[in-house]
Amino acid sequence: MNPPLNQMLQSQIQIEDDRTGLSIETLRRAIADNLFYIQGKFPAIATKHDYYMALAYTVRDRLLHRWLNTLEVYLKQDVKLVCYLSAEYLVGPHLVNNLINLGIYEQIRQAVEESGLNLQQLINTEEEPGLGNGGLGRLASCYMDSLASLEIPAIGYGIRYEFGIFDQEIKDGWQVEITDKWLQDGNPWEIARPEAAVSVKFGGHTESYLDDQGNYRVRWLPEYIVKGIPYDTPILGYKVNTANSMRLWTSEACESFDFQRFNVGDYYGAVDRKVFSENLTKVLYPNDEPIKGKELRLQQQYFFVSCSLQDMIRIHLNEGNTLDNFAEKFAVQLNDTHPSIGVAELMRLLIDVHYYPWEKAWEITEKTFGFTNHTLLPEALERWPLGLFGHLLPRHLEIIYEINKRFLDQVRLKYPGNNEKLSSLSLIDERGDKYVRMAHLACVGSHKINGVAQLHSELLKKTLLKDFYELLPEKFTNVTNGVTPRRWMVVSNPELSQLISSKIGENWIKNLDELRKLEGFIDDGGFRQQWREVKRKVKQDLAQYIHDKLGIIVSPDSLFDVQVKRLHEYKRQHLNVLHIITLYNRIKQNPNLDITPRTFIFGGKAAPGYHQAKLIIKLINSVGDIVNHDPEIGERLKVVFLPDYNVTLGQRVYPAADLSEQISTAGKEASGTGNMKFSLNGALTIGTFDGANIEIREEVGEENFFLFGLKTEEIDQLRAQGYNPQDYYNSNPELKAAIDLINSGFFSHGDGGLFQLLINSLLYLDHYLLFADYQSYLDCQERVSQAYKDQEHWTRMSILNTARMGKFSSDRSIREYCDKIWNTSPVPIQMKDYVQADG
Ligand code: GL7
Repeated sequence: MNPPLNQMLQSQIQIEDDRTGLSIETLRRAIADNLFYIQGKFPAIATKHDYYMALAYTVRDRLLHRWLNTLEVYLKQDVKLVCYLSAEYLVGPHLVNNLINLGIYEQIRQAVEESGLNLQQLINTEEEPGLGNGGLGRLASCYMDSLASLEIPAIGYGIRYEFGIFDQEIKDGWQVEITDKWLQDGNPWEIARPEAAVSVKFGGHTESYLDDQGNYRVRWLPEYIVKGIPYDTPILGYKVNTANSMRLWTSEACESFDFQRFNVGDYYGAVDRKVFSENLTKVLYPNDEPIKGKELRLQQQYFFVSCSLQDMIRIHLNEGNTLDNFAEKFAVQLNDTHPSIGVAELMRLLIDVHYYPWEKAWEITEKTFGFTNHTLLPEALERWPLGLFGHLLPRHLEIIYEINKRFLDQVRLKYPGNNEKLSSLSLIDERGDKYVRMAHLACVGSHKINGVAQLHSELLKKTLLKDFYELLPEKFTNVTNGVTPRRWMVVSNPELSQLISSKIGENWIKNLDELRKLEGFIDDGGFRQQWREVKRKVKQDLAQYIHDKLGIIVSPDSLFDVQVKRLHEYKRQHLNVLHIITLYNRIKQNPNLDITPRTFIFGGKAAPGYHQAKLIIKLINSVGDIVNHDPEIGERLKVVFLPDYNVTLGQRVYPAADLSEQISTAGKEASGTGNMKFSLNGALTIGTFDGANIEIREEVGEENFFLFGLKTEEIDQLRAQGYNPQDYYNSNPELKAAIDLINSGFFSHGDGGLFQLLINSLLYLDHYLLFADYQSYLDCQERVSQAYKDQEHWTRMSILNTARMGKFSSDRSIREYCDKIWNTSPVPIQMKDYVQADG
């Protein structure tokens, strides 16, 4: 037996100042030490990046102490672990977040300054890990922060993509994709654990045999095997000792050379095999791309899920358990269908490897998994062509057939003779070409299924998963998304955080409901003044950034009207553009028009293969080019497209917004989480009755929210009547003028064809009902403009938005997951020789 960690550390290593100490002098020395001994540099030749690394290692040392203590407690107490399975984590920069959560920002700032450096510059040097597409991946990272902050034992399992989401450049108004080489300069936050590597099989065939006791068994003889190496990153909670792990898997060839091939002289064949294996975790797939035929994507999914489940089983057995109580010790959450192959994989491991009978294995599996759905868009539902699936995972296909057979027996009992139901519920889609339906596998194999906002969870039950709901209503629940106030307020908006803390203390950071106390200051004119000054200051910073990056001058006194999110037709950035063009037309017709000056700020990436989305980016930039340079418009309208929108840029943008654009077609945005970040930072929302907008409005009060547009039932009715966008175009002169102006080539150097695909899709289909919502949106924007003129009243509304955002802390979401789905509770970490974070 190894001695306990603390004892070992105390007797063998001196946990001395330079690794754990928090005094400014110690920190300064530690940075110099790391620069010398880790980077191998001395000040005269050190780059900014060297200093960043030295600082990052200094911070990591202080994390490690907590991290290893946490792991030891988990091990000793054999705690129940939440295992979050997610193909994406949009982590964002670690350094500043860790400084905040450790509570040492100020000490480090001084230590860095005493070393003759600037902390903000070093923070800006960090390349953010962009291992996700958007909301879904960012949610996973917010949840990791909350799990640690609430002291819930957890591991976040995922994929260590060598190339994350592409970097976006804008050339001549068009998006250009650049490879994201985030690991190029090294990653100080992760530790490789090659000793915990596992093997993953692919392809080949299965065969049955009888074991010594005469039991029927199946073995899988794969075509090839890939090795998974885990890389661990500590995720520290806010001012607690808990540091959980994010464990990301990288694929490697089993041997660096395939010796058999090598021996017969096929050197290049052997190298091919190695390259093939390592390709598996090379690149993150952008979403909104047709998935069909992307075999590598299924390989990625199976790879990380198999690695993770094998890892859990190893941990569990190492603690002296049998797998009988696996579900009591592991709550495994499927973040969308991407990891849903886990249902079949756990069955395989239990049956083929650990020899459990089917019924027992199924009981364990169903109790272990929970499934979160994140979208109602039918095109985003994962289905794998049967042939491809069976070729890659022959044993899993057999298991899925068996799960399906037993499941459909249940369906037959409930609906005798109803073939319709059988076909709609089946795990296999047999209506044309055959597919494996991953959402159905996830539903059948999980004990709970949840949507991510109230409306979304209701619509799931009425539409996408209607038949499942009728059959298994007790499985369904809702957990409305949330965001972490640490990153989205304390890290990104220090000025506002300090103002708030000066009034109500710091407890709101851990208990966001306490923001309600701000309501007590609403009548304090001095406080409202300070509130405005903070907003002005962060707007000024963003204006500076815009000027530095794009050379566009924008006024911090204008209304900052912001839409940042992935580009998608359902998110309707082009509806926003129609508003801009309409204002432009109004000023051109009436040059003295007195309007509220606005700066329209956009940001977001389009999937590389999504042509319409890329065309919307081009349209925004083209309209900006004309509007920004028209002397008659002057300061009244500015349009800015911020390239390469990511977490880092989000941290700049949310605090500076006055108005948050949440204008998706009702029923299409499952929840949204940007909407929460804006409101938390005191922006007002103009939004549709969609996703979490509805709950935000409920919380902040309808008088503090700008609602417009058709509701889901109205949309259903309109479609049922036969929606004709032409009717709106022909009867609304301002809408017609805006569309005609685009079509005339006015924004495209006379090239009337440039935006034709986009415009035609509106004129003849308008699948997302921009035309139907146009007038309502314009009227609502007019109310916004009027409201903004009364700055005192606007400030009150802004304060109330922040004050009433308590519900949207990811801490609340995680507590709900713990109660409704995971059945887990906190395990505080005591550290005998813990040096208080507060110094
Ligand atoms: C999403 C939803 O579109 C978004 O509304 C939601 O907030 C997010 C997190 O639940 O999940 N689903 C999805 O596939 N992506 C999302 O952002 C990429």
